[in-house]
Amino acid sequence: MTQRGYRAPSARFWGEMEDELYDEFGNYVGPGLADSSDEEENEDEEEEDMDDFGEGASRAGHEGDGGEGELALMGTNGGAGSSSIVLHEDKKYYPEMEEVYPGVNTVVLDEDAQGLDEPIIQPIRPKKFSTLLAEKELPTTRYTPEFLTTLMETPTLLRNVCVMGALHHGKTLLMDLLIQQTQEAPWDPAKEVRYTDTRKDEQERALSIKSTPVSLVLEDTRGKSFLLNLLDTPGMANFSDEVSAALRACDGALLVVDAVEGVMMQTERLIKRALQEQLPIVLVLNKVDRLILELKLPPADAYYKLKHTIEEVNACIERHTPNALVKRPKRISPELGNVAFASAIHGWCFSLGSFATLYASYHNLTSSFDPAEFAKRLWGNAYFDESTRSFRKKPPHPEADRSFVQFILEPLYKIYSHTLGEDAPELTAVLRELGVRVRREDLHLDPKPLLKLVLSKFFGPATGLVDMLAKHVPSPVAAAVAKVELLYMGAQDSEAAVAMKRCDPRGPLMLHVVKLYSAPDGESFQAFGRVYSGTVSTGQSVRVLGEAYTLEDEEDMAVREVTGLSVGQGRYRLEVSRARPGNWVLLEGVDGPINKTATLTEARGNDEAAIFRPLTFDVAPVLKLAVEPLNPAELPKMVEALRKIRKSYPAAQTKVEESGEHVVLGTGELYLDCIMHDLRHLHANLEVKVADPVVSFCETVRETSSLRCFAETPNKQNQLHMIAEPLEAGLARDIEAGAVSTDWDRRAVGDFFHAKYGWDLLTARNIWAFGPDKQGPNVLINDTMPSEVDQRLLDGVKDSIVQGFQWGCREGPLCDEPIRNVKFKILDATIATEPVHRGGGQIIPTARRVAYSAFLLATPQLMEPYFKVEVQCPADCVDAIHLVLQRRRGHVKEDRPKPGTPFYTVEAFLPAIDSFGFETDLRAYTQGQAFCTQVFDHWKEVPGDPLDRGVVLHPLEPAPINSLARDFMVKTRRRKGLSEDVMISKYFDAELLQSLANQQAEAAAAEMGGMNGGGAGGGYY
Ligand SMILES: Nc1nc2c(ncn2[C@@H]2O[C@H](COP(=O)(O)OP(=O)(O)OP(=O)(O)O)[C@@H](O)[C@H]2O)c(=O)[nH]1
Ligand SMILES: [Mg+2]
Repeated sequence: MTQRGYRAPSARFWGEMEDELYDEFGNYVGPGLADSSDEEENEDEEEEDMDDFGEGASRAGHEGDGGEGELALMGTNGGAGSSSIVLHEDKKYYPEMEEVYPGVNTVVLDEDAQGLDEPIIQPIRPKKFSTLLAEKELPTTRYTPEFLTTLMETPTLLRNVCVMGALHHGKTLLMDLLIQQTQEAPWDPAKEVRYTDTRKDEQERALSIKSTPVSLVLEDTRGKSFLLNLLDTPGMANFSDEVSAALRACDGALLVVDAVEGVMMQTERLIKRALQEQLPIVLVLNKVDRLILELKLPPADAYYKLKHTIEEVNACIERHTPNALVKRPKRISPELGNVAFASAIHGWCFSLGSFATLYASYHNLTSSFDPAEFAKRLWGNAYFDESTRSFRKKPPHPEADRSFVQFILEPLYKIYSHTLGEDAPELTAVLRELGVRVRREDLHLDPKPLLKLVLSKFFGPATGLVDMLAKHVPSPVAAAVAKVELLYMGAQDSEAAVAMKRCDPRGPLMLHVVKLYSAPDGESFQAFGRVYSGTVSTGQSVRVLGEAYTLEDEEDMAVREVTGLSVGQGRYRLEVSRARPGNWVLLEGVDGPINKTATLTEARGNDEAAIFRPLTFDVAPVLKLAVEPLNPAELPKMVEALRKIRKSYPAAQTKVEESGEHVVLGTGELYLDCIMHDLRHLHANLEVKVADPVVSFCETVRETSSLRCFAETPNKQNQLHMIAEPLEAGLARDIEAGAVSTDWDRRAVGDFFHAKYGWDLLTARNIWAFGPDKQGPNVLINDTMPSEVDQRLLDGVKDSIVQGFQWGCREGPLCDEPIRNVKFKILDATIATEPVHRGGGQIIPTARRVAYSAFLLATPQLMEPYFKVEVQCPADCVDAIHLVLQRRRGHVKEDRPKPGTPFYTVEAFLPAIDSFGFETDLRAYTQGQAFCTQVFDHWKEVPGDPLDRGVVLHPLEPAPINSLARDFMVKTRRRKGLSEDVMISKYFDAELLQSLANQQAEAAAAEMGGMNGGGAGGGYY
């Protein structure tokens, strides 16, 4: 039908255009021949059809009937076109479809592309993976949104807090307790709402996966309102990356600890992390009800258990305070006001201060009673002497209870026992005495909701928690200087830095995006960030500076318009038109160029702005999963979804191996499971094939290179000599943790290495680079003698050598895995004097080759990641745990009873590659009584020699322990599509091969002569 506008030209036209009807090959290219009678018939039919398309379309169709229409088509050069010369290729033989049928699209479908049962146009299926924005009606809060936005403009009344804690210690329910207080409608006491677990899979698994921001207006004990920006983070060790991102945006950390389980491995890691970010920590001892109902501890013992847990936290803080330079963190203790007690499940939370106020109002005490003074005497060795009606440090009589037990725990125990143990009429009397009003029908509720109802009414809103945050977490204004000094990479005296330190809303816009939240449809992302200076508003254009942006290299920069601004409220967003310094906002429209974190600044001006430090994580993504779409045609869709996965999971990485295999790297099994869920359902609706999970490896050396290696550039004008040797223990970790940086002054770097690792100062000052990246765990040193090598020439090619070294470190020679823990020393160099002979093209590959040969002659080894495992179990399961660990090459570091509980804690190390299915195994062996946490801890050499060709590997059989290195290496190479074995000669110059052969011959001769000897590289040649 689209050709309908075209018909045989008139006879007049034939004469003029005859020559033009055939192309240079003699093919007819003229207009279609419409002279058959069939066509005429068809035309009639079509005309009928056309009527349906309306007047415009039929007119276009009829145009072809008249001569004018064709003339207009053929003469493309306009009205006078008939006499002008028109080139063959410029002629327009057919009308454009748009001219004939304006607004109509032609869809050409391959016959087999779609099944018969599939509709051509798919119905829109809304994705239901999120409860976010799914609420039909937004809840009414006890304050107006305007009040909240007013508080947003008053940074001194703001507190940005990260709620963190080990798995299932009750963070989300604690958030529920606070959120519930801000909403008008009462919540069903029998239900665990988990308001901040917004994803469906979080609800189903009863576990938080993503952090969720909530902004609440809450009152302290004196009735003063604060705007608390709280981030509920996941406690699962796999998702520690979420906590790292969250801590970036906060000024304090609210640590939630289970009163029974106490400090766990993950709690300690979180404390360490918060201290690294220099944040004050406040503590909530949650699940206090478990001491009463589960462990049934007498009140005096419950006090000791609580005290012990607080001391555990203090010991952790003490242990992980970074160094003497940082202000000593404050101890935490209830009488200082930075500890609160709670049972989130039963809806209560108090601090000593708020309890004292409650006590005063309950007993109608007069103004002469000072709750603050009373609160100070409610902890520690304080006893109330009835006879003198005063507090003493010593017990007035041997049975006397501490004030905490007497005034707090005993009444609490009584409320629990009355609520659970009494019938409705007696309970009503008790409740009346307590001043708690409960509806008659509620008295017959199940114990859990009844307890929640009674206790939440008795304790009232969690004002103690607000007091604690208001007093011990600085406001964004107070925290600004420390935060900017720690995070901002630009000059501290620049205009932007000064404005940020003052939280100046009129300064240049500086906003740190720390995380991206996927929209419920999985298509776009909202960027979550904190405003440091300036004001961001909807519709504003901003420059998005990526993690690779520097003032010298501006490539990672884009300009975007902020299309929407909102404040997170758990399940809904509160739209705002602008945000000032100190606030958290969710921005729409800017996520496109952002990969993980970003810095947003003015679109124009503020050209000197630098970026905020990219995130670092205390977990490494060492588990690998190769993914492939079931339908190969869906590869682009999968690649796009993988890009979104990288955005949504802070520590996740994806890469394409040489074999074309797409690999996702994550921190643990659950992490990868969540990624796969999102990949399959949220970000793309496709089926994905997954290979068996594997782990990343590293390559390292055990000895110093047996020969001084050298390599010549292809043009034979330059030569580099290098050796490799292992780094001192602990140095790689120090570099990765940022304890030393090549950005420092040379002297400072030298002093660090000299003081801590005993390097001689000259060598230490000649450190050129770390690799594979800026804080990578390998070192390149210029160890040439100034008397032998022209340092000026060498400096001229420094960048190229560093690039070659870093490239080499990124993909080691054994199986393309990163090199770790190796010191490369340049011993000698001959550099061409002519610049054209020493370009990057010559030097870079040569530097890499010489690094590889030095590496291969230094007894190369494979390294594998090890997990630290913490298992909590009853004492009789400990033996079973030893057994499970042993079968997986794991070993127990320590097992010890948990004070105040019937549990044992087992700490162990387990190779990550043998950790798949460990948890299931553990459950099976302990009848589900053991609970474990696994988290990446360190790299360790794999037993065996990876280059030992004598090892015979039997397919489908586990390799013996001493052949593991070879087994892992060969399998990794196969998977990556590399040749089966390392081609050593590829990295060696002929001359070097010769010296190696000589060395081997000498070693053999020495051996024959009864002497001990043998070069380290002998076996590989
Ligand atoms: N007995 C008791 N159980 C609690 C309390 N608070 C939470 N729980 C239970 O602990 C489990 C975990 O609660 P969540 O609030 O999801 O804990 P979480 O810390 O948010 O968990 P993750 O985010 O997955 O780390 C749930 O089964 C709750 O019922 C409490 O105060 N007392
Ligand atoms: Mg949670």
